[in-house]
Amino acid sequence: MTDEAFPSESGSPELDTMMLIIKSFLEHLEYTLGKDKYSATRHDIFNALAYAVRDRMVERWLDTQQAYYNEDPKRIYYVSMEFLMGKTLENSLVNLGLLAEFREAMNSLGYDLDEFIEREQDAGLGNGGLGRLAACFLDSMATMGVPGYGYGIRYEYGIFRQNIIDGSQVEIPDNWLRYRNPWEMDRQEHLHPVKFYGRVVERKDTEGNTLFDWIDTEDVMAMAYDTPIPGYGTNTVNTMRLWTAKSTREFDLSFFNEGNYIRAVEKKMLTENISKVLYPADNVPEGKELRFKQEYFLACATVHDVIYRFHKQHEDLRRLPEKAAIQLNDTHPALCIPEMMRVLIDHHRLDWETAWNITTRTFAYTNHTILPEALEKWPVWFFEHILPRHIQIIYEINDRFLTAVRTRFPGDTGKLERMSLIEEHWERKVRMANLAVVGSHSVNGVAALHTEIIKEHVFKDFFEMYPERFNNKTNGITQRRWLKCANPDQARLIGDTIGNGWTTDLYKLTQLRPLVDDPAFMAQWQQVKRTNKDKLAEYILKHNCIQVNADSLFDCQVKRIHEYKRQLLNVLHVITLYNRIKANPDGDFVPRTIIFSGKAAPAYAIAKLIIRLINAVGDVINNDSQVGDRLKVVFLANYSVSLAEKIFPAADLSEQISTAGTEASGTGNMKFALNGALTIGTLDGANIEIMEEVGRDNIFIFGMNADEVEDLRRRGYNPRDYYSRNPELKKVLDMIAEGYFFPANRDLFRPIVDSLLNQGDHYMLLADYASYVACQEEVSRLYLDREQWARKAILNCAGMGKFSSDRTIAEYAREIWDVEPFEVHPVLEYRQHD
Ligand code: NBG
Repeated sequence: MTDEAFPSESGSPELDTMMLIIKSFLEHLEYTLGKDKYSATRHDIFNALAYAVRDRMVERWLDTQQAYYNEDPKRIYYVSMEFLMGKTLENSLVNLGLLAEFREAMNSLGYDLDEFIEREQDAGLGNGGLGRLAACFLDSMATMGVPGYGYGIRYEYGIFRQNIIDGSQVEIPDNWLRYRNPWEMDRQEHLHPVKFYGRVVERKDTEGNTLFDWIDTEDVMAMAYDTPIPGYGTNTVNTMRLWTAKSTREFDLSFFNEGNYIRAVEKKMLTENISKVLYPADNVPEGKELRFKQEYFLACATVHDVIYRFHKQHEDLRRLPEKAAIQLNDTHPALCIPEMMRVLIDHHRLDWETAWNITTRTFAYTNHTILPEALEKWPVWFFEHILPRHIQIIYEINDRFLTAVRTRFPGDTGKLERMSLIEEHWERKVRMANLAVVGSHSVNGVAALHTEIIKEHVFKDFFEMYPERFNNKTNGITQRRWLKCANPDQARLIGDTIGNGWTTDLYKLTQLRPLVDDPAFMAQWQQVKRTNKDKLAEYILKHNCIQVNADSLFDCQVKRIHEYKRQLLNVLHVITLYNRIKANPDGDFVPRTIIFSGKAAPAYAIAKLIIRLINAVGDVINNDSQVGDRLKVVFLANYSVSLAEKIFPAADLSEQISTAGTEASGTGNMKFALNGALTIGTLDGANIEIMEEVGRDNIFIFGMNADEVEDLRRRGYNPRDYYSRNPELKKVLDMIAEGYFFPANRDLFRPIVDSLLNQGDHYMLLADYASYVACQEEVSRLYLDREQWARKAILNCAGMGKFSSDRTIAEYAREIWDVEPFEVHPVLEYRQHD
């Protein structure tokens, strides 16, 4: 590359920045990737661009880590089996404040930045809400100056890609690292051995103390890959550290001695499988040995890293809780607790009480679900076989804990049985939630209702014993990604009207409230929504070959497919609308486009059948000329962070219709409302708090509340009562059962109707059906008055201040972690790495 193109001083700082960007891009293309403009592929261009962006983060990253080392603030470790990051390029540019500069630089080279923003592969290292929450938290911690680290696993295959073939979900492996990941840096020096299997032997030291040696183990190395996490508009760049499994260098000598070299190498290769693939189930644990090993792999590597970092500056491990807080994202990383105990006792020779005190003061646990089938329990024999020392430690924790329970509640054997860390059925199991509660100083739910439910039901006994541990932290989302990046037109309109303070203080959106009386603002607001809907309509045409009416009401339900989320209730409504149109072909109907998107766990048969039903119903309705564009049903394949970024800005109506008491919080509900959709929902999870913030008049609430659900269940729920009493409902169910939507195989959808009529309708769709349909009528009526609709949409957006993950993180920082925000100043002197 020639140097003449880069005059050292242009006289204009903007031009200088642009020149530096161009220079950096071209250098990466040439020297990092070994390409010139003739040989560069689109991937190469993307990678060179990404490296140029990453360079801009590295200086601040090193400064941040150096500042942490020098000032030694308390560190926060967010440990999670999932980080659903999505794309990184645009978000990084926005947070660095360099989006316009990079756009212009690329333009001057003849490239369109947006093409490369779009082209990036999603980092899909998560299933749904739990993993995306972790990603939003990292953004908020960096933005607010919380010295936070994300710790997780660098899966080689993230969440599968979903294709829809003949209406069915087909899973395709997500080989996201194939074209390299330019954001990560491998840290070959951060390597921890992780042991599995083997046995424990006891011996005495010279003073007569019993020591435990875990020997004859099979070891795997955990190697770190670090990704910078830039805060918005600050110098803070935090770290996400993901572990990858590497075989140990020593080969299995027994095989070598037998002369079987290839077998020895093969065996080592197998150990690297631990970090191969993300388990694709949301809200249901998979009881597989490999998953268990993944959880321990994360726990072990992370605990060792935390202690290693602490020891660089401190001797006395009793000070660990002053310097480190470890937040467990659900029970998946709960093995950190016995692992910490093992390290403190077996490696550092602390006595049990001291070790336990350090451990419980360091850990905090977030619960994300109350579905009983989603609470993790691992067979005791897994432990005996794979983690023999940990099961000893868990038994000891349990003995001491049950003694405390007995003292506190003498004679209450029911309590002892329920609170024990061990479930004593024919297969004995370790209850991971009980372990997490006992080993932490804080237990939180993720929305107000959810926290009440865990206090009164799931963890009732524990709440009686340790009321001070329980607290609520209502979830939030980052407005940088979910408004500023995803919906630039709405973000600009808001910025032009009330300024840009909302990007770091979302409560500023309340200033939009008076604007509902400003016709000019209103018109622009409606225009923005319309443009976003046009774009989504184009996407639908391109991917589904369905022409939708952008003037129709975009009614969206996008989330994992799960019975408790009740996509099926939505389908019952769709068929009801269809029947009404068919019964009255010339009638006036408010046109609707019903949009579904979401993945089903590959082993979840009924969820996959629901996808099939949505597509079958869509085929019939979309091709019925009598219906026209008054009703369309669209299933968008491969729901992901990137697809979500296209759907939320275009939505009019947000479907949040889980059975009350089942959705812990929901976070899609917040993203929709922030982007100016109205919610139709039950009084479940964070919907309740959304209602409180936007006002009862600006949200559509239907159905039973959590108490009524419980009541009805207690009284005995008979779905057939609803079926026989409601002719519209009966007709809809009969049509599905009789194969109306799939004449080629009329029995295909029978299991769905069976689950409702003959297997108890566990999520009570039929009980809520009438109220849902009536509420949808109200929705349609309101949509006729576009001005009233827009008013309410603006008031929804204006009420979203509470749902910034900045607020959530500020509460964790103050009430659980006891950490202060920390300001990073640029440092230029010699850096010592953290
Ligand atoms: C999910 C809940 C959601 C919640 C997210 C984030 C699990 C186990 N739980 O309601 O179902 O919003 O966690 O807290 O994935």
